[in-house]
Amino acid sequence: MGEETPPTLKETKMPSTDIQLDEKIKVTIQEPKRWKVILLNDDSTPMEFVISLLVEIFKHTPDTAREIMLDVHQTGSGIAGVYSFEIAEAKAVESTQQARAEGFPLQIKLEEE
Ligand code: TYC
Repeated sequence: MGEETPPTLKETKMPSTDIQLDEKIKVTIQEPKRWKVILLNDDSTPMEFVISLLVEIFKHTPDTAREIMLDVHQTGSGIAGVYSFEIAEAKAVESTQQARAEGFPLQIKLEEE
């Protein structure tokens, strides 16, 4: 006679502790919206100041910053960067504060992508 194996859960008729869910759970994830920080042209904010904002706050290289600044100067507006709302707002506020501290009229707007 061989050794007896312990009864399985089914054989003991004990209730299973496993929970069976019938429902299909649908998970939908919304990608967070992205916001464009748009620089507007004006006649008196100095070109070098705009370039310095683009480098220091928007982390562009000096070459890219100059291209963006010239695009704004020539077309009237241009995108400094695209971010979540909170980051876009913080960068717009900081840029505007620096401009006002220097007495420049630079205008910035946020636009949903
Ligand atoms: N038009 C400005 C000048 O000639 C330069 C400038 C560029 C101003 C971009 C604002 O967002 C701006 N000094």
